[in-house]
Amino acid sequence: MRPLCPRDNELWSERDDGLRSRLPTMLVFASAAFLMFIRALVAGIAPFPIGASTLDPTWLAVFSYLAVGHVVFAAIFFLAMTMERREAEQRSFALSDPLTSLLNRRAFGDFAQRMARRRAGLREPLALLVLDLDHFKGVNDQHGHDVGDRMLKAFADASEDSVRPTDQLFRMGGEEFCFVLPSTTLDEAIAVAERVRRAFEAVKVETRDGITASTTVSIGIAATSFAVDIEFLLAAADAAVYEAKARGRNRVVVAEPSTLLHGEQDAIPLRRSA
Ligand code: GH3
Ligand code: MG
Ligand code: MG
Repeated sequence: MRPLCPRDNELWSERDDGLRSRLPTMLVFASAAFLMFIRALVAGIAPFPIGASTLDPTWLAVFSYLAVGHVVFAAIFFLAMTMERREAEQRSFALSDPLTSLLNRRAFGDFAQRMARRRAGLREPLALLVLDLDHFKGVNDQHGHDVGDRMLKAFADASEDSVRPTDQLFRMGGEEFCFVLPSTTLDEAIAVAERVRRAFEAVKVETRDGITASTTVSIGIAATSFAVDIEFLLAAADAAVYEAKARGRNRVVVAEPSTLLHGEQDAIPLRRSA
């Protein structure tokens, strides 16, 4: 695990992590380096107090104040970075699922709220997939909970390889997942869902007896071009998963438009049978 306290060259190498205290910390070090550089340049006309032929108390005082000031500010900002990093890690632990490393149900709630604010009044396509592994209880019963866990992890990995970088993957609980596909039309969402379904169909998890276990996934899709609340999309895609189960599992089903009509007056989603 990465240490909480910044070290080595990570002040620069990890500059993309979004810590607010990183920039002031870098500025303190840059300022110290700049002052040392200026000192070296003007050494001829203003000799360095320590080790020079004459010890100038004014220069010594100025130099000492600057040095102490830099050390104090560096310590304060390092401490701020450490605390900020700890907060970020705690936030990330609270929002991610430890088994699959996907985002969890709580993260979905936060995401839905942010999405609702961003999409208010916007007419941009949005698709949501609800995915439920098929006969997963049977996998546990037949091969053990450990194989079930590895199956969940394998599903998450196969899914991450099959979606686009902009898609958001959540483990909602147990063997149920939800993928949010921003700026995605229904046809594109069907293509993504089919990719995930086929990729997982090919996954084989080794068991202790040397045989392999595999199962499939049922997927429900709800897509819209209107400012429909994401919770309505979730409910619609959920209903589509039940339909997929009823039709024999291992398939992709698109939500009925009527299931989306509770949200907005004019929220008529795109529709197509898969
Ligand atoms: P269906 O095809 O109708 O979805 O059937 P199913 O067996 O997949 O669904 P069901 O809801 O009956 O069973 C879900 C199982 O998922 C039961 C539960 O023990 C298992 N499960 C939930 N969370 C975990 C987990 O974190 N690890 C493992 N190994 N199993 C889990
Ligand atoms: Mg389930
Ligand atoms: Mg299931």
